[in-house]
Amino acid sequence: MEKISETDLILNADGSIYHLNLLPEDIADTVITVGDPDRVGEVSKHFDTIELKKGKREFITHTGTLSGKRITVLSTGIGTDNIDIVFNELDALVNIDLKTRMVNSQLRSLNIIRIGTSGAVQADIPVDSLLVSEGAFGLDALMHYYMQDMMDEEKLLLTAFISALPPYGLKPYFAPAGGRLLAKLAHDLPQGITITAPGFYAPQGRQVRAQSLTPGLMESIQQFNYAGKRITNLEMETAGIYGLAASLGHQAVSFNVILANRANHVFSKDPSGVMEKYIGEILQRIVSA
Ligand code: R1P
Repeated sequence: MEKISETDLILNADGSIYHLNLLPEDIADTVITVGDPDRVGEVSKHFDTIELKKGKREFITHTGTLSGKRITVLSTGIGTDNIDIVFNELDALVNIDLKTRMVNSQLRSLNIIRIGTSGAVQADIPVDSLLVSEGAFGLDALMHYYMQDMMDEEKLLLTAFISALPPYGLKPYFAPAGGRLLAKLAHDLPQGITITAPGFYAPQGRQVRAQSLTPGLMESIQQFNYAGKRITNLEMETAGIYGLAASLGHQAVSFNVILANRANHVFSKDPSGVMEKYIGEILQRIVSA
């Protein structure tokens, strides 16, 4: 195997990884990702101990323990461009010897749990509810740059979605949740297929002032149905998280706190209170798994 070059994997002067600013010993095998850097403290305030707080740009990390389990919580900021950075650097921290720049012979698999906000697209999914992504269609481009292994049934699902979309030139990909982690943490929760969008406004069917070139995108998402599977919600990271986690051999599950219902045009009256409640519940699931 070849040594990874200094420009392919950039380290800071103290040996930490370039954007995350972390050393291998700084992260636990269980990693919670959140979009909002302020949400990192909202998670770690539940910990019994906090051993580390580090950050750079939008990537804030706290590591500590809860009920004896070591957990890292890390903010990704918004979007799958940041997921590319976070997942490659998390993987390098556990699977590359940063001194020799060689891939370790024994690979480690992380359990990665997204706690994010999201908008439901179906009228029957209540605002302030919790929904787990069983898989995600990416309307962003991240996984067009990486090799993905797909099961036959996933290929069929993706083909059905592509043919259901109006001809706007979009090139979706599909990635499933980490099955073992989903079964452990969330088998009893409502599940659905998530759309990961490359933006918040027109890419999620919103019309404010800039003229959208994709009218009808929302309707085709809402009406999609393949073998009883429907699209439940929109957000901006899950497909990239699932795709890269699978490519790198990690398990990932995305929890969506539903703050908006796009079908009913309803938004949560208490977004921070609802997030607070689900952070507590998800942490309990993680420590009792
Ligand atoms: C958009 O407001 C952001 O909120 C959602 C989307 O995925 C996007 O990142 O998640 P977070 O609340 O985790 O950031």
